[in-house]
Amino acid sequence: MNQKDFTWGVATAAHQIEGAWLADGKGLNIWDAFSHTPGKITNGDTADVACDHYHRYQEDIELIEQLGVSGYRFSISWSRILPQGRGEVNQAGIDFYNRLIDGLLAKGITPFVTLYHWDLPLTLQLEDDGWLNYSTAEAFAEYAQVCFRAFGDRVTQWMTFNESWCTAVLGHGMGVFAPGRSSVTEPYLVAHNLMLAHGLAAKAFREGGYAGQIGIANNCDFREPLTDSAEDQAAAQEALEFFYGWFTDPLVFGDYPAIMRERVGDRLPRFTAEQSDLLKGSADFLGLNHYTTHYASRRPVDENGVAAENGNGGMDTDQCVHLSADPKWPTTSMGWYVVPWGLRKMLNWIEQRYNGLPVYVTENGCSVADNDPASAVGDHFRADFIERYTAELKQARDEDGVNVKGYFCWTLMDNFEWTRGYDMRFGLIFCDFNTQERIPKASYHAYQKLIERDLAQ
Ligand code: PNW
Repeated sequence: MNQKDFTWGVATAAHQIEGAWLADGKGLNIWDAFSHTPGKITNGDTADVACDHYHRYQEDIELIEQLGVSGYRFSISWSRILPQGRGEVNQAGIDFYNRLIDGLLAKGITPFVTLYHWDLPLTLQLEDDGWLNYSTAEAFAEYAQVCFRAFGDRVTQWMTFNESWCTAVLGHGMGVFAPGRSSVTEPYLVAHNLMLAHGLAAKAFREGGYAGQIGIANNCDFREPLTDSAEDQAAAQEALEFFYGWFTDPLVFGDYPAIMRERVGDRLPRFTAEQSDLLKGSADFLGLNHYTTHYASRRPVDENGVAAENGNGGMDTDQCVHLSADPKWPTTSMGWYVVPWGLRKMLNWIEQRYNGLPVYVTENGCSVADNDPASAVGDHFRADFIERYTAELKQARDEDGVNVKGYFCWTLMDNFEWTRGYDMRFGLIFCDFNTQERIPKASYHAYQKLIERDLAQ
């Protein structure tokens, strides 16, 4: 494997780091509204200021450069570009991302841009019911084209959506993410419109003749059969199809996995032949956001059973899959199991199912609870996590021949961790949210060395 073809990177998302929620003409988004709703976020935290990256991006570019990465994955805030979601363009928003992109390129860092990391313009939620309505997919295509025109002369690596599973399941199935809805029907409708939105944007990107690639960042935890019985193997396979396949099969094959049609029936919307053609082959690469692994079985596991809402996303009855964990597996402060071999198996599963389509690990990392900078910088747990997960990635790449093109650590610095507010710290850099001081942790230096070592090999 030619090392030059591999991107070591680090990732963030607009809403989690930028702050400046009312600055320079930005419109409100659904996470602004959700976090200002009492009771939704731990400690009543909001992302009004977050890491104030909007004003401190130059300092942050320096920290990215010193880390030694060649790629930086960030997202664009839709309502900074189009405050009402469609129509009038906010030039100040365009200017901000131009400064960021030019600053990165000047340091030789390739921007990997996510168009949508959950921060839907509030107007589209209020007036159109957001992702429940196909009109939001059309608005997304308009927004994507504004971005391609503004940045497409310099940005070549695009992702339409981040973790559509979360938008569908956590946002519309369990109600724990914005817009906070609970239903067993809406997740499938929302997913359908997200898929079509991807298709419309990818078509516009290709027809526009822009240089570069367009893909998607889907999340998936690995599912290992609890036993080698045929029924547990089927359970694990189906669970992966319900998780990664749901949002990837349509973009590669033009339709949802057959098992989903069988189990979900008419609650799963259908693509017309024309829509299927639009979607088929619409991703130049796949992204994988990967955080944990569970065992899957067909029969309920009483002991160590993992609650359905912690993994099956409330779609448990549709899946007929039971999850469990090995009590010996360490956990992060989010309660997520540390199972490095799950990444290698997950990458092999993707390689096989999608016939070697290029894949990037667009997120992987862990939370460590510690608000005291003096001790938080000694995050050897995180350094070890990254070392072990990337070792599995390298085995997938170098020994199994998986077409994996990059790894982006989540995340550059501690930031607004959605429903968990500032309580959960995922950063390689400690962020003091009172002073905005950034202090690199041990994991920052460990990741720096790991990259140097891999490049020297
Ligand atoms: C991802 N789950 O979120 C997101 O892409 C990031 O913005 C986020 O900060 C990071 O992972 C850490 O949480 C997830 O419940 C949120 O399974 C929830 C889940 C998975 C991913």
